Amino acid sequence: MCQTPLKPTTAARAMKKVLSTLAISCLMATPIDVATGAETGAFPYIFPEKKPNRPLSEAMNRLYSNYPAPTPEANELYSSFRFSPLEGFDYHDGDGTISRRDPSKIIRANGKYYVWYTRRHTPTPPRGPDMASETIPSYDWDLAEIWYATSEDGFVWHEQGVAVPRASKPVPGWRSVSTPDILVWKGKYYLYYQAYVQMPGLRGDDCAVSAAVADSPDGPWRPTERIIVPNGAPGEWDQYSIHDPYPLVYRGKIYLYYKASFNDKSPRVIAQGLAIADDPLGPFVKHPLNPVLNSGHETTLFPFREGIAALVIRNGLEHNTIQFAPDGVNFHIVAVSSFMPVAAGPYVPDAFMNTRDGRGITWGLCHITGIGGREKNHSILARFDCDLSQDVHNRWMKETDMFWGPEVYFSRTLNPAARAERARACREELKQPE
Ligand code: AAL
Repeated sequence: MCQTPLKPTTAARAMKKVLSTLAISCLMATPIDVATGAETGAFPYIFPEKKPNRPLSEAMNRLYSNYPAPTPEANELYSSFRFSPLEGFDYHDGDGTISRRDPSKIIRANGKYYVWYTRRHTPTPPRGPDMASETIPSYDWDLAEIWYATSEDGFVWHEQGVAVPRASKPVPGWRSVSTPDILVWKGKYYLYYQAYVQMPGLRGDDCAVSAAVADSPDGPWRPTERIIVPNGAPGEWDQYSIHDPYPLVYRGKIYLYYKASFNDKSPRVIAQGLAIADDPLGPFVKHPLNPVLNSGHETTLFPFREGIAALVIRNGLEHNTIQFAPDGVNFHIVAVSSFMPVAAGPYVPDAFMNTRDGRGITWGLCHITGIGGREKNHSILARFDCDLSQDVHNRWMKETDMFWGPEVYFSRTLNPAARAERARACREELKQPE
């Protein structure tokens, strides 16, 4: 008689796993110093989830002391990122006359997702400050308007048209309006944006922030026609630029994060500050500890647990990090990531809920710039996905072992002069005795 082997039940399999783990731990039981109670001997093979009571190297100590959890898989504020092209945007065959960039955070309203962004449609691509004119843009965000689009799945977008056009001279924003972000407050919608009264690049990328108000995300938008977040006084870090305004509702107030570029070019320093207001149209009071982030070009923040989390993406010693401030002000690094979305505008469901238990983010839009080389220079919007959420657990988003193809590496090759110089240095070195 032939017997079918019994299939182990799930419970039996789980029990087997527990027993084998126990066996391994017993076999590898860590010796304890009876006097101090501290573990001695080699670091255990089974990775301790909690900080072990034993002497630790600085690196291992950091793992347990500086991060919310000691492994990427368990760290809710670690994520890798995936990118997808969007459907629905026309770029005029990529000739550089149409550009879309710097998406706002995404909100949900009227059964759809909404995003606002910088849209430039000019007779030529940007030609730099020396060649720019009334119609020729200096930079990609010069002579631009704020447009918006809606989507039902975050991949296919329907462009709806202009939200805030350029103002008429001399109203702030007459030269360009760019880099918008959205606030919903007491039933009204507020768009904040960079309002240029001179061409970007004339001295530097100088501007302050203006705002427009609407009763619906579809507008009509009523521009305030004035500066809402002003530049700092002469000599202050943000005297020339208030970029990337990014409002959240936190602790009952409007916390508007922004970025400024300072120290001229010796070297240029980029950092982020915070301005707080009780009313969306101000006054915004700049935080006395500004800058509150020492790195990071565009602003990407969201409520997380009791505090605020930030993606610190490019520029500065702490680029490619994810940071957390339990009070919205004092940020520390909670994860190091790579290949992060540039100018990320995440979907932040609880951005305006004044929550003390922020749930996090899983997707958003970002931009890819410098497409088309000098001749056709423009930017496109793209989608990113991640797992920086308390509610989602995607193991494949927690990977840290990533590989890129040669096209990625060699897209950052040396320019011919640098290559020649490096080659010469090698040849020279070989002439020296070994
Ligand atoms: C960005 C943003 C701001 C800058 C420029 C356009 O991506 O930081 O908007 O002014 O570059």
